[in-house]
Amino acid sequence: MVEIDVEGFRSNGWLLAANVVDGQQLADIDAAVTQLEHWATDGGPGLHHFEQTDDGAVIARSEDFVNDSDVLRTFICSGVVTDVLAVLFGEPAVLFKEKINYKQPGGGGFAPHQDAAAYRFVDHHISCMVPLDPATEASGCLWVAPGYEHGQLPTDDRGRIEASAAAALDWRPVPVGPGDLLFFDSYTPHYSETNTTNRPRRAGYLTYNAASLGDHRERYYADKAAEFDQAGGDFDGERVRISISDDFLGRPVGS
Ligand SMILES: O=C(O)CCC(=O)C(=O)O
Repeated sequence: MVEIDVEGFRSNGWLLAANVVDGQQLADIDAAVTQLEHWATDGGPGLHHFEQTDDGAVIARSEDFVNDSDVLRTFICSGVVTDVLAVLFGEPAVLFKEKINYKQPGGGGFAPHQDAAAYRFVDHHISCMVPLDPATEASGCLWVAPGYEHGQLPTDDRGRIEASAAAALDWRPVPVGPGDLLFFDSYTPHYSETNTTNRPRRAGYLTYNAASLGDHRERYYADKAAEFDQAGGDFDGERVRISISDDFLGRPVGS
């Protein structure tokens, strides 16, 4: 079992577990995510979103795939991730949503936000970032700030942290690589920059809630699909809609 710094998580709002996924499992996950990426263009399962970069349209995100891949389901629903979460929640965790952000070369970053603003049905979640490529400042790693214990910070009408509140936070980068896991609270402020390298910066984000609060995953995706159908694929024609909040800075395809 991985050594878990519960006190560190409680005081910071995040926990970096370095080098805890073994090489063979990582290789299997990488192959499964490559297949998921192909499904986006050949009519396979999953919910997929694209963005415009200076080099053309590229895949930005895949979601809702846990039931379509044995390798990914095993990793997401058992083993090190759910073991650590059971300790952080103080009880078993249940999956709320799962996604891969591909952040291809030139792929957009995310404005400062707290995930709680976009996560419905339960007030509290914890996510696990699973890097599949090196996430560096240049490739668009996460930046996080303390303060999750204060709950929801003031937000603007896009669901982002209001600019003056974001400017007052003590931001720090979290460079990570394949094999590492970064757990963070749904109230942990975070943002990321554009990928300025010539390699993708793929990362899974697996989000859970305490099992005693119920299983809301199917309702979350039904709700999100209905909202996207109604609202269209972009915000003001300027930013592609991949989240419920308007925090993704990538451009709509064709823009
Ligand atoms: O993948 C990233 O760079 C940031 C992801 C993020 O903040 C999100 O998906 O809400």
